[in-house]
Amino acid sequence: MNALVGLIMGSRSDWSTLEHAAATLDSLGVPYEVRVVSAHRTPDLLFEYAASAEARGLEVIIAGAGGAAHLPGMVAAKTVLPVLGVPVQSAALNGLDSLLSIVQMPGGIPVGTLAIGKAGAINAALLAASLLGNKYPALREAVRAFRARQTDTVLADPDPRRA
Ligand code: RP5
Repeated sequence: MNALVGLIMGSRSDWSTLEHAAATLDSLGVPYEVRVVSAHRTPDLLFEYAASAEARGLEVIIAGAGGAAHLPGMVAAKTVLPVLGVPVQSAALNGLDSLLSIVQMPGGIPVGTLAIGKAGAINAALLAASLLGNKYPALREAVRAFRARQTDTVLADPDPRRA
């Protein structure tokens, strides 16, 4: 199946965060592609990627970036596909810079902004699968099964002292 999710990030250095989104998409069976697309270092590629995403069959874009994190917002400006932004935890400001750069979009150009770092990457993938689940029943069931496994794992061993 062709990629339904475009998983993009501003730098190779973001992969250690966004690989958690990739692993989650893998576990749910969501077809996706991965690219480094930098708002600042490859602005023409960003425009081309975002402008062509819908025609190429992508249905959701997950964009992760850190620091002056313009990637998700600029992608959202060039496509009507849903864009989910993952703030990468920066060294200088612990990701607060990334979060504020991504979340404070002007009215009219939405970016669905997730938590800073690993949790945000995982949840971006889950949210992408939930959105796709409106159209693809198998993905809806994959999300339901993920939730059930998660619940079972907690209930199976409620004593936090055991490793
Ligand atoms: C952003 O600048 C990237 O998303 C990355 O989080 C940050 C630092 O990039 P590198 O200098 O590590 O390539 O554009």
